[in-house]
Amino acid sequence: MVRAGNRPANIAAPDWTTSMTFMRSLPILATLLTAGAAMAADEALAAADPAVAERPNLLKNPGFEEVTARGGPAQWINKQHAGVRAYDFSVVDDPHRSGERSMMIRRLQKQVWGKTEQIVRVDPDLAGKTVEFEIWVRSEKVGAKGYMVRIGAFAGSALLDFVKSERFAGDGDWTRRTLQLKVPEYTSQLVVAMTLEDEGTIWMDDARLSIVAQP
Ligand SMILES: [Ca+2]
Repeated sequence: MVRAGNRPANIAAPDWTTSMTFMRSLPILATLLTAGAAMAADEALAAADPAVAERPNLLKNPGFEEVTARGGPAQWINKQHAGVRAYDFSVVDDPHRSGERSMMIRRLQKQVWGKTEQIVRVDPDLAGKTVEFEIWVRSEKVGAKGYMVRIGAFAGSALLDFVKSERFAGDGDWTRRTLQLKVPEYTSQLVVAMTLEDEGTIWMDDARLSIVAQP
């Protein structure tokens, strides 16, 4: 099981993506990277399992079909690390994997990260269960720092635990990326995110956050 371990309360930062950047200096990184690679190896098996598709999806607007009056993806939040506008965050018609739209993040100028995330409020009884975030991603000319998939567990604004994938770079057609997290006690919200941490463009579609069946 992927466990990032307990954290002191002061690790929480205004944005959890930035706090995770800080976490890279800790030995725990090696554990996370190893776990990410192991899960990637299981992707083919999971994709072939019809039970996965039947699990209720905890996300709203998972296929990026609903658009706000300002043209953004309903229910999802777009953010960047700092500074002047460095990313094009757009709901686009082409390409899309299902429905009529997908979500695009394109870096316009140098910046640490840009991301799209969704906050999911959860009941206390989810503690101890494992959730899985899956999302289909297409990439074009993404630099070596790549894009990453993340799940964070929060009690209010305090980050309790998180997992992140390996870095995916280069060009790629629609690929299923998955990540699992065992939900810590006191979790009141889960946040799922896709971050672009180098130059290039990614498109995402068909996101799903679901509770993995307990053995
Ligand atoms: Ca779609």
